[in-house]
Amino acid sequence: MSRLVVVSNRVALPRDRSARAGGLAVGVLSALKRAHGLWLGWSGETTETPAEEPRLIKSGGITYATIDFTSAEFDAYYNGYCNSTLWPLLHYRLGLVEHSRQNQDAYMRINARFADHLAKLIRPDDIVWVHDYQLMALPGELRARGLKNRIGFFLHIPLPGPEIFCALPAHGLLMRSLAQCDLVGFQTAPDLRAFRDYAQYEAGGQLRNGTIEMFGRTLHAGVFPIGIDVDEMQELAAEAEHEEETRRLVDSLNGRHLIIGVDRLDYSKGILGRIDAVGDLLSSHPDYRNRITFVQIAAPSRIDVRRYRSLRREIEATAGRVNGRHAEIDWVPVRYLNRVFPRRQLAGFYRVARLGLVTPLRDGMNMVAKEYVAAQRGDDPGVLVLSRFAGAAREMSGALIVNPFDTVEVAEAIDRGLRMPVEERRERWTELMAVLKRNDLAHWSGGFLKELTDPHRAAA
Ligand code: ADQ
Repeated sequence: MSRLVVVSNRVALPRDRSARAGGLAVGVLSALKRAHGLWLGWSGETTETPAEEPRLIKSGGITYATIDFTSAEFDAYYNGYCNSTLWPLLHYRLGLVEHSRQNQDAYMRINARFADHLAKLIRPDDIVWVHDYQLMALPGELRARGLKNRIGFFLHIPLPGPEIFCALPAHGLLMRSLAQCDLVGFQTAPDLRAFRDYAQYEAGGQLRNGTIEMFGRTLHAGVFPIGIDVDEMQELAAEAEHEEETRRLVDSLNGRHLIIGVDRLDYSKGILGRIDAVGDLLSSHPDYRNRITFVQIAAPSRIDVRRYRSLRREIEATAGRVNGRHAEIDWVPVRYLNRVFPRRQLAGFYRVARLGLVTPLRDGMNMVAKEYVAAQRGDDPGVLVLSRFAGAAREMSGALIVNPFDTVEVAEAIDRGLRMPVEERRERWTELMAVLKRNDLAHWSGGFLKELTDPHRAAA
């Protein structure tokens, strides 16, 4: 069996695999274990004198290879190009894009450095799986170093159509690089369509027999919606339900309905509109006063990026405004917690929440929507209110699907969810669980790797 080599911006090292490690880490780890693989990525450390060679750690059959950045590199590549240019652009937020040639150059340099390191570690029959928007230039850099290996790339976040993507000065460079892959994977059909549109209408390429021809290459592209480890989440939630933190939360509710939102603190997640929707609900349905509690948990994220700092202040102000308007002497409608919780505690919180509110303005997939559903009790499940702009909405039609830009519509969906009879909740939950189990995490990584290693699908 060929060795699997995973490359991602961050590596989840065994020693600091926090209680938070989920999604990607869990998904690729099981595949890496099976294939005695190698995982290359940034260590999470900055130093003024990065080592010449990656640091190698072997554990549980996997080799971890980590590299460091200087703080200036981290700032230009990660805070700058990745998170102030690519992230807003790929989430359809042209107005938030900040661009500089300096940051673009830093991105290309860091991608080239990843390629230098990988070229030294790679064996001829290794399969390479590159992850996400931080490393879009890597496949091209690897081919430029003569690598003939199978290369797959998976984009965890959305890809907008060429009308938006071409606002990026380096759009051609990045797409030329992706064209060097054998397989490019996306979360949803619209992302794949955007890629095909780019090939056809921007690169002058062609779609033929399920392949994409562009920039002189023929490659495959497909949709591989990422899932969760459903059994793990169900077990965690069932156990955590009876543990202290969950009991404290339930006791504090005093019989009120719990509505929960859990996100990284990010403008793509629609947290501001969500808090406003709760305010709208209390204005339009005053009978909910003192009968609901909305807990919004937002993990600090990208705190060195200006836009993220200002969003944090805006969320505080919005929660304060809604509470100031609707709170009573013995009740506040919105509890806002700006911190990370262990996965186990989150699972318990999901379990006791009568409604999960997942309203991103744009999201590649959104794991929280899936975690919330998996954490429910089958006999008395809660209701998921889900944005149509989350990739998850494509699979999770059993949720109440909303337009997050319309806070009145979101408020009405909350009302409907809270009033929903248990029979309908069970029916929707059963339908949702069938999808989650079918498209779980193992199905995602297995499906991608199966297609990447398919002997009939070598790119040319
Ligand atoms: P993210 O944008 O990080 O991921 P998401 O899919 O929601 O978004 O995953 C967040 C993860 O972090 C979840 O597992 C959640 O439980 C956890 N989390 C969030 N807040 C937390 C908190 N306060 N404490 C502890 N844990 C917390 C990107 C894309 C998504 C895509 C994933 C995977 O933006 O669209 O679903 O990658 O491909």
